Amino acid sequence: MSEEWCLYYWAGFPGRGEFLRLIFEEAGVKYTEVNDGTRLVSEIIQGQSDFFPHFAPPVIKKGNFTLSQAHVASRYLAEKFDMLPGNEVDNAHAEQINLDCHDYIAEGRLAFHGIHNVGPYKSQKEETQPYIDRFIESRFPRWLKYFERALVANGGGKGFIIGSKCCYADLTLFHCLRATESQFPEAWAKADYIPALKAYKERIASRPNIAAFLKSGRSLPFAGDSMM
Ligand SMILES: N[C@@H](CCC(=O)N[C@@H](CS)C(=O)NCC(=O)O)C(=O)O
Repeated sequence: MSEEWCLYYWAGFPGRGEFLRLIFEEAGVKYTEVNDGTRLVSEIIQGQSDFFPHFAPPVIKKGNFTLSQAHVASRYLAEKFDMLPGNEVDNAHAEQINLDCHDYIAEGRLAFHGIHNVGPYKSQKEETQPYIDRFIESRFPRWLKYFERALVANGGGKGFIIGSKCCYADLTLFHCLRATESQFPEAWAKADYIPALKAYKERIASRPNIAAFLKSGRSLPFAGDSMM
């Protein structure tokens, strides 16, 4: 059994797998993507051996160890790859921000699935539009202003979200911001209340390993039919 890290996720779009992909990429740790396109990742994992049960991807795996829940897996990898901010208070705040990001994504995703939570967006486009409109009008600015405030609170917002080095919460927030811009280009362009956040997104994108990843074939385009 391979002792290298594997990332199990759906094929063809970045999704929540990207939260973990970005950590491997920034840390420069080799990982293998595993999917067969259509079969549930939980089945693939369970079919191989007696692994710990998982409800949904993304799942990371090394040897016999498997772990799901993007937040938990991100934090786990961050600890392994020295991507926690460092001290107890900063670590706790990074965890807060990371979970805020997951709440934000989950809320946004729900707006695209107002009728059927796990059904395809295209089958509920018309009915769910009012939820999307409401999200853009009220929740989008509320969340983004909060992230802007959090960033600026860290020494004026010219560096990282927490502390003085790039941590896993930076990568989570970065992916959320990219997903936001991709899904809501007009609202993003008009959002003049998040200057620090917009500059931050470009700053993280220009980190050498992240820039190389974004240029590589490993970084997939957004599906364009939901927040994640
Ligand atoms: N809270 C979980 C959510 C996992 C999740 O919803 N995964 C999606 C793909 S992004 C999925 O395949 N869900 C299958 C299902 O809910 O049945 C996490 O953050 O990892």
